[in-house]
Amino acid sequence: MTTTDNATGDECLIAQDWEAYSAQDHATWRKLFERQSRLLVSRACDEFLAGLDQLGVCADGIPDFRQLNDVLGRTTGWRIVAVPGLVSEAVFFGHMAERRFVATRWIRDPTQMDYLEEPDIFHDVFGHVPLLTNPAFADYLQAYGRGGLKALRLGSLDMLARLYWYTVEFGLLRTPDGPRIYGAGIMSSKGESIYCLDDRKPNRVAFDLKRILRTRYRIGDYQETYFVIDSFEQLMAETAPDFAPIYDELSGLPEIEPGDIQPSDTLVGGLFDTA
Ligand code: HBI
Ligand code: FE
Repeated sequence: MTTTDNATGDECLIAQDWEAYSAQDHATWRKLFERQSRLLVSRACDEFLAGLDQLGVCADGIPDFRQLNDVLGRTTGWRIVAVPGLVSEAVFFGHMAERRFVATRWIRDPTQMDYLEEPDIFHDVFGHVPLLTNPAFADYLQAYGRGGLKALRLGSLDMLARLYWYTVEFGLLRTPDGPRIYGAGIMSSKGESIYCLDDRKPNRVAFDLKRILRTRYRIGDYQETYFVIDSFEQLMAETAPDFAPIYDELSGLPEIEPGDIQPSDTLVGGLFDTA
């Protein structure tokens, strides 16, 4: 079993060095936080908003991982570790498998408020960290990390990465009041927080594991298809089985294009459908 005690796992870690952030860095965080938290109050799932509140990830500046880790340690046992930027899959999943969330410490330039090639601290901490306070989601993410290490060994990471993409990054949650956002890639994006719920263009499809593992995705634009779960417990339950036979079964089937609807799809309405 690959452990995260190997050199590469620890070599990548750096101190957040919270004291080194500039006044401009904190001002950029404040601007992003105030804009998103206003927008998300009616769009994010309750579990995200509760996590944001519990962590005290507040508007006044870039959060200190030491304070966040104190709260996380007392709730689900997750811990944030700082890295300089994108790390290898093995390091990424290795930490995740041990309830350590890898977060970048740098924040975007004020001229890049709306789109980033790589995750910055606003995407990682505002987008991903609040849901780590939710026990079911916290369990799912650790299980995903373990699955990632196994997929690496089986050479099936391209399929498993789609599950991360369509849940952890761009997932929607069904609620009695219509779909709500839980994916971090949406949560940290002003445009996509509106588009994913309001626009009639994207497909919204009920969660279907094998369908997701076959569905390609494009980086750098809004999603053509969003997958909608009924609960975080469903996510955990549906991904509990051993994936090895599933990888074998699917490897012989054609991939599905991001915008294509399948005959087996169950479509879910957007916000406009619940008026
Ligand atoms: N590294 N720092 C960092 N952040 C990520 O989100 C990340 C990564 N390395 C690999 C990776 N993501 C992908 O493999 C996952 O999205 C599946
Ligand atoms: Fe992310």
